[in-house]
Amino acid sequence: MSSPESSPSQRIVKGACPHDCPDTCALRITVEGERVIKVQGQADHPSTHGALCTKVSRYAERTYHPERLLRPMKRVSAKHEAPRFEPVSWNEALADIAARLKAIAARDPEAILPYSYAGTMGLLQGESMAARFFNKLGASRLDRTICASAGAKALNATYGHRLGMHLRFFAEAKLILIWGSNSIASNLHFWTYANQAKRNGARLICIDPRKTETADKCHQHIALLPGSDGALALGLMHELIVNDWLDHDYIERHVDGFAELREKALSWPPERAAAACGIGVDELRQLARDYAQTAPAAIRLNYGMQRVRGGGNAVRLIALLPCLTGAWRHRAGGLLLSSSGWFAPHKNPQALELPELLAGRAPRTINMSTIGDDLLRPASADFGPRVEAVIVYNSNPVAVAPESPKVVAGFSRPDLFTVVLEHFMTDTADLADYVLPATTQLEHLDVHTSYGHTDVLINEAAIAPQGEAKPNTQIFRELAAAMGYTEPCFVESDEALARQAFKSSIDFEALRAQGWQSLPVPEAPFADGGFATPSGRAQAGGADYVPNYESRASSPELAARYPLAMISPPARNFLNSSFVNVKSLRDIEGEPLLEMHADDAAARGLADGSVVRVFNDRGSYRCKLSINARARPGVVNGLGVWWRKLGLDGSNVNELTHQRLTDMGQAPSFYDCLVEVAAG
Ligand SMILES: Nc1nc2c(c(=O)[nH]1)N[C@H]1C(S)=C(S)[C@@H](COP(=O)(O)OP(=O)(O)OC[C@H]3O[C@@H](n4cnc5c(=O)[nH]c(N)nc54)[C@H](O)[C@@H]3O)O[C@H]1N2
Ligand SMILES: Nc1nc2c(c(=O)[nH]1)N[C@H]1C(S)=C(S)[C@@H](COP(=O)(O)OP(=O)(O)OC[C@H]3O[C@@H](n4cnc5c(=O)[nH]c(N)nc54)[C@H](O)[C@@H]3O)O[C@H]1N2
Ligand SMILES: [Mo]
Repeated sequence: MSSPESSPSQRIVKGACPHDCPDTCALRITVEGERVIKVQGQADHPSTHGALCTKVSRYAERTYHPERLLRPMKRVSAKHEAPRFEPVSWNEALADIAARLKAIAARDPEAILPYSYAGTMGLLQGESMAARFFNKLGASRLDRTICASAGAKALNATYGHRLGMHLRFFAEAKLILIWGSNSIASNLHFWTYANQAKRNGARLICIDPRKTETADKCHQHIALLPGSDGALALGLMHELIVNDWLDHDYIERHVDGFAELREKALSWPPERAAAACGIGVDELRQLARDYAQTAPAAIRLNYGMQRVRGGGNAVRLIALLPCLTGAWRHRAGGLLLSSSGWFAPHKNPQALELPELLAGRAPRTINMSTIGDDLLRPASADFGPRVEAVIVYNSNPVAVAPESPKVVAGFSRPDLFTVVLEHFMTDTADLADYVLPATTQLEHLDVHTSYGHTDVLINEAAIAPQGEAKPNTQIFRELAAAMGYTEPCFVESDEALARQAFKSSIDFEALRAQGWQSLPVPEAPFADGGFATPSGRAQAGGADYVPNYESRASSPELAARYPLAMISPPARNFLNSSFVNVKSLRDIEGEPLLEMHADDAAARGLADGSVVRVFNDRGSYRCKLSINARARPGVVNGLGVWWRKLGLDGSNVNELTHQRLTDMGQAPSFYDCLVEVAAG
């Protein structure tokens, strides 16, 4: 569990970064007495290689933050008033919560909704005891779509699963397209491999509407319009076809539906595609030539490009590019969006979640991305009962869910009973009836998989829970007891859960001893086809460009009033809305900013550094203007998901986003959003 260090009073504990990031780093935690004094990256874990991002190297600062929630809190003000809470005992909180939930469940348990995402990616502190609890209760189920489900559905449709290149072979590529990914900010440990390739002479091309810090370090930046990636992929395919840069043998043996795709691509000559993307025709032609004529050619796709109406189809089209050129034949060729499918045969979610506790019931499912509308929806035959209670853990929906005016109105309903398990008084916690203090990653046991690499990791508890905080698992155990659930599965310990999280291919003792264990993954997974589809062939049929809901081309009347496309990608020093309250990190980010191109600012008479109002029909939000070459003309960038209450006027970018869903996977289209900006 821990090993002695040079100093006799120090111990080293093996940890794993819990955050929603493809890197899932192995942590080396130094504990002196009962206090964590250092959080570092494990030197011997391959992709972590001893380095952490700035945020997570400050993890102890987050754990020992003076504003950490250390006691259960009960609301004593009305929902429409400023939040006021008083500490209560765990017994009082749990008894009262159980009584409220029982009364609702007696009418209809589907009126109770769990709301969670990836505040921790741990398999235990995520959906283990919590899922058992809600299965036994028969609560509504939650479709967890807020981040990746368009891309996930698209990869499943194309390759049969969420599979891709091995991270380390990017270092051997000769061309890397970094597509919809600000790797230096949000996938730093991939960047190490890309940089190695660059030093070995590879060409790096960044495809992103924003000139990110990653674009700065690439040889070329292609600043396409948000949501135009599908058109770019079709334009590239047009060039591959007319110049006969295809691997006919690979296509014939390993791709279904090519004839249909060919037809479609031929209707996208470079002029048409470049116009849809807002880029130069020569830029597109040259990109096609580079991609076709450089081997091995690798694509690092990330989820940034699928947060638009056509996100799913765009991922399908891009995922087909390496199938057309045969880039998959080489271990340093192909594509990586997610590696999570590699873990599927080794994981055992049924054992953790126990779906049999549903006892034949099939509760309705509510999409987390439409929580604003769904909290405001009355009971109906289609929808089922009105939502009367929400239990939130590992998520901050009031800040991160789209169209926050509706999310705030929903959580402000005086008749809604809300319980939030948290580390801090987030925007969501501010609207709770009860806030229950949860442990951080330094205080609990967990096991982790990754969506960027292919190693399983363990996180041992380094210190005891702070104050009266408890792990999510323990809170749900105690809630189950308060509800009168007597099944033995509700008293299983975290270690017992950890031992059930994987099938026998992962040896728990070995995992514990090393801290991580690599999965056996083929070096070049699709070199000879073998996709995870029923036919073993990649599926090209049916994929097409789907234009944005909101753009100059698809909605000209709206664009006349709101001519600027707004994207709101991650801030480097935050993780979604986590860390916004860590002062040293917030100081680096400064204030909520809107980046705008100088031409757009001049057309509106706006000055750099001034306060502006960003608005559309859904709402209005004030922030600081940064006139900045990172923004292309016609597109503004509202960085990071700030806590509403730490913004200039108590709101954030999601005031402006909408709840319409992507073409596949029912995900939000955060970056498919028109706005106007005025002096504020
Ligand atoms: N530092 C930091 N790291 C993070 C996060 C964070 O908030 N901060 N978030 C984590 C999470 S939740 C996730 S899901 C992952 C991945 O998170 P992603 O959302 O994929 O984040 P990025 O890698 O920053 O990639 C987004 C990039 O896509 C660009 N983009 C926006 N719209 C389009 C478009 O239409 N087309 C193209 N081609 N590009 C577009 C943005 O400008 C941005 O540079 O990162 C994780 N890592
Ligand atoms: N406009 C806009 N909106 C976005 C995005 C965007 O790019 N633009 N990105 C979207 C994406 S990709 C995602 S993934 C979502 C993310 O949305 P969320 O999953 O809600 O992520 P966070 O904002 O990081 O909030 C996670 C919360 O979980 C808490 N937490 C962490 N660990 C634990 C624990 O062990 N127990 C408990 N009880 N709580 C814990 C943290 O304190 C934090 O407040 O946001 C989405 N929203
Ligand atoms: Mo995400």
